[in-house]
Amino acid sequence: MSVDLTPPHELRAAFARAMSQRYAVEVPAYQTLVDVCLAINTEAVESGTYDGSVGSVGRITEERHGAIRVGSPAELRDVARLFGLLGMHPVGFYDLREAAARSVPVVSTAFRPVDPDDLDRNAFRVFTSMLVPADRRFFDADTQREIEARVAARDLLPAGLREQLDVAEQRGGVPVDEAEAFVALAVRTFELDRQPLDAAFYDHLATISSVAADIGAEPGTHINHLTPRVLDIDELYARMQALGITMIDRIQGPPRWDGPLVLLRQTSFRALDEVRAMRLADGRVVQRPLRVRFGEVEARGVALTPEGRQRYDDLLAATDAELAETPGASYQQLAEPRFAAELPDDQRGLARAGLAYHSYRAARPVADTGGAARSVDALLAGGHLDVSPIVYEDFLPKSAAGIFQSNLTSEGTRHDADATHQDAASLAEAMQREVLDPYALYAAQQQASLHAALAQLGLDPEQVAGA
Ligand code: OOG
Ligand code: NI
Repeated sequence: MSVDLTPPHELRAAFARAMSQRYAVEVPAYQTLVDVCLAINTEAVESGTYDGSVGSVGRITEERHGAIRVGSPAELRDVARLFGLLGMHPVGFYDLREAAARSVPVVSTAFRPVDPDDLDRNAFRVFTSMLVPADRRFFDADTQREIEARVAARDLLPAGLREQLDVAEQRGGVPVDEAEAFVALAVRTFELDRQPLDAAFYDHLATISSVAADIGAEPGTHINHLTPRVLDIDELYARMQALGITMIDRIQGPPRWDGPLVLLRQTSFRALDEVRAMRLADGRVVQRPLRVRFGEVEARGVALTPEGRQRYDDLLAATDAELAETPGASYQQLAEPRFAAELPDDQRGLARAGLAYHSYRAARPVADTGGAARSVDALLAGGHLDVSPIVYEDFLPKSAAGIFQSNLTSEGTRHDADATHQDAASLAEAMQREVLDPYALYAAQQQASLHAALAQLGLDPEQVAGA
């Protein structure tokens, strides 16, 4: 007998909506952020300032990314199984241990839909970080052992979910009439558990890194932030400030400038203190304020090729160096002219320079010039091909480090020692699933659109340079 299975994108959308409702209860300023995003996005569409090129307003309004932190390869595998059933696959490897100036002892990947149509249906993604207790730069052998023992003794999944995962994986999905219960358990996985924390162990880890304490001294994982997407992040920043919500000092990522938004811009605000129960060594339970969760917002632009990304990283490094030597200057002030000087200021220019990924379409027929040499560049220049941006669906380690850092309560500690080696392959091994390469995904999408556009122009891709 066959059962009707829920399409993964429906489960994902239901999960994202339920998470959003839940998070609004836990962090009230989140709802303000969502409301302001919605107002700005609606205005941009109604006034005609948004050209629709980085996604339908329906998609953008629903779009969120979450961030979670887990304690071990086994825990990473558990969440990978859950996300897999929601149609979210691990993409990219981020080493925050290297990217952050402060102590952030984690490595990360992002679970997200990968197929362009699937992204359009619901683009929910989760930036997922795993603690590396074996890394001697952060943890001594005793601390490593203690973290590993505590993490091994807990189960991130609420009772019943593991069995549901087993069954769903065997069947290849979640039956329609079980979807609601499945989503409810999935959401519970990421709710804050309010059991008393071990104060001494929490404090011990917090002196190493608040991120380590948030992972190793908690009874489970929880959503750290849930980020809506906005079309105008400068406007968002100003409106949140005007509402009396203190934002971090700047927007991370590329500056505001006259050209297209590349990659991703993000900013955040500190969530309020949350009172948590803590158990002292003598057994007494006290209430202590903890400040871990925060609010974040993002604006997404065009995905960059490896060359484009190198250009971006160089621009950022040059700006940072200049900033360090220019007291009183702002990042925006110094970065903007650099971006204007070093990046083409429209999508066609970015495409022609090979700096960004685009969807191609046929725009104007080509007259038969009897075998004249053709190239993608000439077809773009001649207006035969047109482009629209492929949206960057991933994250930026330097911005992520900036977001982590700006919300940490202390510097933490990091010693000179050898790093424990971690890479995409070690994460893949932990999860027993492939970690996809974001560049390969963007390149394949671009290539497919280009070949279809050339076919429409009656051209053979084999005969077109750069195709
Ligand atoms: C993740 C920080 C990274 C982003 O948007 O870059 C991140 C975390 O705080 O766990 O979410
Ligand atoms: Ni984030």
